[in-house]
Formats: sequence, C-alpha cells, structure tokens
Amino acid sequence: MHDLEQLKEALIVGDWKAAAAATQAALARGVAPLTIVTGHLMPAMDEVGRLFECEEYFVPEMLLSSRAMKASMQILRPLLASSGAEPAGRVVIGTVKGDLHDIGKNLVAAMLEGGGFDVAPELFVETAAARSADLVALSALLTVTMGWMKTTIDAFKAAGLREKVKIMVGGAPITQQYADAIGADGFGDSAGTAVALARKLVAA
Ligand code: B12
Repeated sequence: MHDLEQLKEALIVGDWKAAAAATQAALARGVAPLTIVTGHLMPAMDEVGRLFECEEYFVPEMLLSSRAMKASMQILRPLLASSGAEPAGRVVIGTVKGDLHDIGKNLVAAMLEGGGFDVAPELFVETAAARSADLVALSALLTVTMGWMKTTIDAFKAAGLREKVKIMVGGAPITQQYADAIGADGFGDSAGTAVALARKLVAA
C-alpha cells in the first residue's frame, strides 16, 4: 500500500505508530507537509466522523484516531510553522469552553505561526490583554459549544477590549452567517484560509 493510503488507514483504525511511520515515509519521498494534512489527514478524520455518525464508531475509536492524527501532526507541525516569515501580528487562539476538540485549532495555530504570527494559547480576555494581542481566534467543533463564541466576544466587550482586537472564528459547524450574527470580524473554514484572513484583519 502507498504511504499516504497507509496514513489514512492508520488514522481510521487509530494506529498512531503506523501513522507516524507513514508520515515520515511520505515526507522522505518529498510530499509537502500541507498536502499531507489537507489531502490525507483531514479526509481521514471526516471518515472517522462519518463512522461515528452512523454508529459504527464510538468515543473510544474517535480517541484512538485523534491520537493517530496527533502523532502525525507532531511530526508535521514544526514543518508547517517554519516559514521564516516576518512577524505579522500577535494572536491569541483557543477552543471555546466545553469543547475538547483541539486538533483543528492546533493546525490553525501551526499555520499562523508559519505565516509569521506570534501565537499564544487560550484564556482569551486575560491573555489578549497581557500580550497586547492584535487578533483573537476562536475554535468550536460542537453545535452545543458554539454559543461560547458569542459569550467570549461579549466578555471582550464587558472588559472594554472589543475595539482593541479583531476576532476571527472557525470550526466545522461555524458559518459566515453565524460569524456575522455573533459580531465576529471574520470566519475561516480551513487552516490555509486562516492565515490570509488573519493578515487581512490585522492590516484593516
Ligand atoms: C476527533 C474527534 C473527537 C475527539 C477530539 C480529540 C481532540 N483532542 O481534538 C474526541 C474523541 C475527544 C471527541 C469527542 C466528542 N465528539 Co468529536 N469528533 C472528532 C472528529 C472525528 C474529528 C475532528 C477533527 O479533529 N477534525 C480534523 C480537523 C483538522 O478539522 P477541524 O477541527 O474541522 O478544523 C479545521 C477547520 O474547521 C478550521 N478551523 C477550526 N478551528 C478554527 C478556528 C479559526 C479561527 C479558523 C479561522 C478556522 C478553524 O481549520 C481547521 C483545519 O483546516 C469529528 C468529525 C469531523 N469530521 O469533524 C467529531 C465531531 C466533531 N464530534 C462530535 C461529537 C458529537 C463528540 C462528542 C459529543 C461525542 C460524545 N458523545 O461524547 C464528544 C464531545 C467532547 C467535547 N466536550 O468536546 C460530532 C459533533 C456534532 C455536532 N454537530 O455538535 C462530530 C462532528 C462527529 C459527528 N459526525 O457526529 N471527538
């Protein structure tokens, strides 16, 4: 089997050792890190989500798959984050309260680092104030945690900091309409669009 097919299979069956080995093999062949992520890791996780939805997989299987994805990302992240670009701004990024899904957020963070942003994790209002952030990036993967995005934006308003930062949102259930409705400044549907959006927002 081709290494990229092995990688997808390793994620679906939740074999982190095979995922790490297939990632190394693909890199050694010269496959670009971002191609591995968008072309192979993400479709594999979509398949895991589909299997969960049709009740072939349950939480333990999803956990094994996420461990395999993380093993692959551990190898890819430094490569995604090392573009050597000029500092473009300061970002605070996190997954909203109640939501454990951090794979997509970590990927967006790695891409932002690669795009020259200085990225600080979580604790939105405090960290944004302490680090004089230009941009706050919120991630949510559950329909039940999406509401915390609005709560977080409201917390910035209450702290008198809303005008000082731009806020961008993303995650599988988030749409442009939702971003507009909660008063976010921007929405991105992938780690790649996150960097372009971040640049646009800090330049505005
Ligand atoms: C892995 C996984 C888990 C793992 C998470 C491990 C981890 N540390 O992250 C575990 C097992 C813990 C888990 C738990 C649960 N999960 Co889950 N999970 C998934 C799964 C299969 C993959 C998610 C993932 O990593 N995708 C890959 C990443 C790279 O993609 P992404 O997160 O979408 O991020 C990309 C974009 O959205 C965007 N993006 C993301 N954030 C941001 C932020 C900004 C600012 C921007 C610009 C862009 C952006 O860029 C990213 C990269 O391109 C999804 C299915 C799916 N297809 O999404 C279900 C899924 C999200 N889970 C689901 C559910 C129901 C649950 C549970 C409630 C299950 C349960 N009964 O307990 C729990 C909830 C736990 C909690 N409180 O959070 C549902 C959600 C349904 C819904 N509409 O709410 C899904 C959709 C599965 C399904 N089809 O039913 N899960």
